[in-house]
Amino acid sequence: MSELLATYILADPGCDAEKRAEQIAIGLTVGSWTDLPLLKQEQLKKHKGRVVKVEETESALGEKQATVTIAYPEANFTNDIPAVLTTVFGKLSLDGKIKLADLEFSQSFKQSLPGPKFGVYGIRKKIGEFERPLLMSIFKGVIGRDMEDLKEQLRQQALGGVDLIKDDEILFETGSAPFEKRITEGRKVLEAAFEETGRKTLYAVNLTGRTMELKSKARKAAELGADVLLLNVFAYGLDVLQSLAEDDDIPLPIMAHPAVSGALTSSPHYGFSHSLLLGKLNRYAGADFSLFPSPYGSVALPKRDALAIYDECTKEDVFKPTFVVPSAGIHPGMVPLLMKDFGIDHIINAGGGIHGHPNGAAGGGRAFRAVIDAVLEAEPVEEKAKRSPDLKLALEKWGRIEVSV
Ligand code: 1AE
Repeated sequence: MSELLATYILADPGCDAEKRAEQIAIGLTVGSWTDLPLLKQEQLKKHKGRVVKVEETESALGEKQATVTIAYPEANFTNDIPAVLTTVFGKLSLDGKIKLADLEFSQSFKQSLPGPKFGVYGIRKKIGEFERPLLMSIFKGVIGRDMEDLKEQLRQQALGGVDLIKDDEILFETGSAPFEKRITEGRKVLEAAFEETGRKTLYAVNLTGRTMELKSKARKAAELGADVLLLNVFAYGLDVLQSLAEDDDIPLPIMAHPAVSGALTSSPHYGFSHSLLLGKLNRYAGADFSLFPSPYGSVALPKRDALAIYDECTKEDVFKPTFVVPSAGIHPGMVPLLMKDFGIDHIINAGGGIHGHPNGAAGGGRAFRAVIDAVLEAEPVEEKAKRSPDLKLALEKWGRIEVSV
């Protein structure tokens, strides 16, 4: 009989964590199992949760806690993420200081999940770059602007040498720059930029609107030649991501934005771990990219959490790896540290750090590309800046984070 393992962190476990674990295992499965007549007890046994492990542990802040693993029979739920989450963390998520740290699915359950369609290698193939971190920029300050403004911003970003350009997650349908037009006009701009530079740039368009409209909108995007879909996964739910990822008529990479996820992950005592939601579940549900706050920028995650997301997105599994995108407040002076912590298989992503450059978005892109090259060639960043005026300006404006060995 296949089981799903759920690991929880119980803050304030009280005097008897074993007892609490047993209550959870029963409460989330057969309920009042022990009170039923003998015959039914036998029938219900195969549906009862099982306590696998109870350990006394300490939080990062030195608080006493218990780490508890419970096995749930897969016979109890259907093969979908909403059923899993309702089983292992439904009412329980409302019941005191408890955090869902991890889920371990059986091989058979995993077969019902899509995983990324393209993954790291598939995205690299589309761009034709295999040996360095990719560089992404974000449209900024575009609300209320018309299509001509957007096209110029897109062009400037592409000319700076970025590999991907994403819509801002807060860009929805606007009268002057609606979804379909952004795709068709954006495509023309990027093709013209390719003629000029010989470099391929992908555009991630924000897929927005009511949940039931998303599939037909995404199919239309594919027909119109979109490159990538950006999705605010946690405003919609992981099942929506999965439905889009497994649709053969939507043969596009999906970029998972972390908007809203902080409400579900940030507390040390409640909600989900960052690595489960932004790492494992994003990957299993089909995200080709997972964006999350880096440990160093304007909105930062603790480093161990950011690295745990990276680990879940990239470790050996039956699914392709998801491209990690540690983001928010990133500027060229952070690149040596990003590359030290996340290696070459990640995406450097910047909005303000591109558009705030004194030479505009194209200058911002060139500054990032110069510092990436410097790190790859093991050239001191200051030396590189002597030959790259754009990098020099960026370092003067934002400084640089020292990398310790
Ligand atoms: C964690 C997501 C980051 C994001 O979407 C975004 O817009 C970042 O902008 P900047 O780089 O902080 O300006």
